[in-house]
Amino acid sequence: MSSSAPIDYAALADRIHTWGRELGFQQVGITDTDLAAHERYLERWLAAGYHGEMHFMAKHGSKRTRPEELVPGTLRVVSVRMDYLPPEVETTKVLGQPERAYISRYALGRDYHKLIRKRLATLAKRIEDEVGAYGYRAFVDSAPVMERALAQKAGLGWFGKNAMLLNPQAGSLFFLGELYTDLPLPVDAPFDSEHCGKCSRCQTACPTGAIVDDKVIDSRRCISYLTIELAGSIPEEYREAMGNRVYGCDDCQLVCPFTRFTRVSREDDFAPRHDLDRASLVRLFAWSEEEFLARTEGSAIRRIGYERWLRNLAIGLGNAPWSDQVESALRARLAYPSDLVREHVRWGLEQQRRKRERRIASDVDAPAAPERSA
Ligand code: B12
Ligand code: SF4
Ligand code: SF4
Repeated sequence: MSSSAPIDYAALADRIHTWGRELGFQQVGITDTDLAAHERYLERWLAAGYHGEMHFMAKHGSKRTRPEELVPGTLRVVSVRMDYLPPEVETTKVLGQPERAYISRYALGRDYHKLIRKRLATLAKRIEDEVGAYGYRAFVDSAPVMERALAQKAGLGWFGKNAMLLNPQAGSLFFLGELYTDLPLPVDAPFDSEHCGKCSRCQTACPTGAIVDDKVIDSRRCISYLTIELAGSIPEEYREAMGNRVYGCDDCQLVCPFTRFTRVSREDDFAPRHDLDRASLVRLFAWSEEEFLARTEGSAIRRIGYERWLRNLAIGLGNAPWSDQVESALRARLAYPSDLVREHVRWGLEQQRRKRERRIASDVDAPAAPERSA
C-alpha cells in the first residue's frame, strides 16, 4: 500500500458499498475467508459424486474453500450480486408452450462473466485511486471460488432448499461476483436467518428430482448440468422430463414464492438477442453452424458449441406435440455428421412417431361426426 496517511477502513468499506451500487450491483457485502463449514459440505457433495463429470469441481483441492490459498494474502472478500431478468420476458408461459424453446433467463443476452468482471475491475480501480496499490483479484463463476457461501457470509441472502442464494427482497434471479482483497476491511453481518420454512415447492417442481436433500443438488440429474455441462449423451431417463428446456433450467426458481420479488434488470446487455426468449424449437434447430456461431457471439450459450445445441434441441423437438414440421426438421438432421446428434435425432423422431400413431389411433376410434342432412 502506498498511501501515506493511515487508511480509515470503516469509511473505505462504506464507500465500497456505495461505489458498488453506483456500478450497477444491487447489493455489496464484505466477509472474511473462513469457509470451514462449507469445506465439509463440499467434500460430502463430491464424495457422493454429485458433481458428475464436472472434474473442475474436485481439481483444486482446498483452494476453493480457502481463498488465501488461491490468492495469497487475501484477507477479505467483497461479494456482489446483480439482477439479470430482462423486462417483459415471459418465463412460465414459454415453458407451457412445448413448440417453443425455453432458454434459461440468465443466458438470453450478453455473457454475464464479461460484464460483471469489467464492473468489478472498475470497482477495484476506484479503491486503488483511494488507497494506492493493493492486492486484489476479481472473479465471476470462473475460478475455484465458493460464491454462494461467500455471499451468504457477506449478508446477501440465505441458501434456499433449491441451493440457490435467495434474498427476501429480490428472490434468486441474480448473478454473484467477488473481489478477493488483502485490505483488512471490517466485515458485514452474515445472513443467518432462513426463510424457506415449511415450503418445499422447488423440490416438488424439479422435473428430474435433482434436489436430493435440503440445499443439495445432484448435478447428474439437473437439467442445467445435462444441457450445459455434460458433453456426451443425455441419459434417456431424463429426456422426457426435460420438456422444452434446451439450455439450463429455471423451474426451481420460478416456483419459489420469493421470485415474485424479482426486480428486472436495467442492464441493456441482458436484453434477449435473436428472440431467444420466444423462438420456436424448429427455428433454432434450423440454424446452421455459422449462424449459431454468429448469433451466439458474446453469449454464454456459445460455450456449449453447436453439437450440444443440436443435441438439446433434438430432445425438445422429440417432446414437442406431433407435427409434420417437427418431424421434417428432425429428419433433415438424420445424416448430420455427429454420432451424438444423430442418436438424439433418432430419439426425437421415435417420440414423434409414437405421438403420430397415437393421434391416428384416436382419430380412428373417435365416433364419426353425424352426416348433415340437406
Ligand atoms: C457447479 C455449479 C453448478 C452445477 C452444480 C449446482 C450446485 N448446486 O452446485 C450445475 C451445472 C448443476 C449448476 C446449475 C445452476 N447454476 Co450454477 N454454479 C456452479 C458453480 C460453478 C459452483 C457451485 C458449487 O460450489 N457447488 C458445490 C456445492 C457443494 O455447493 P452448493 O450447491 O452451492 O451447496 C452449498 C449448500 O448446499 C450449502 N449447504 C449444505 N448444507 C448446508 C447447511 C446449512 C445450515 C447451510 C447454511 C448451508 C448448507 O453448502 C454448500 C457449499 O457452500 C457456481 C459458481 C461458483 N464458483 O460458485 C455457479 C452458481 C452457483 N450457479 C448459478 C446459477 C445461476 C445456476 C442455475 C440457476 C443456472 C440455470 N438457470 O440453469 C442452475 C441452478 C441449479 C441449482 N438449483 O443449484 C449462480 C447462482 C446464483 C444464486 N443466486 O445462487 C452461481 C453462483 C454462478 C454465478 N456467479 O452467479 N451450477
Ligand atoms: S435447475 Fe431445474 S433440474 Fe436443476 S435443480 Fe433446479 S429445477 Fe431441478
Ligand atoms: S421454493 Fe420454497 S423451499 Fe424452495 S427455495 Fe423457495 S422458499 Fe425455499
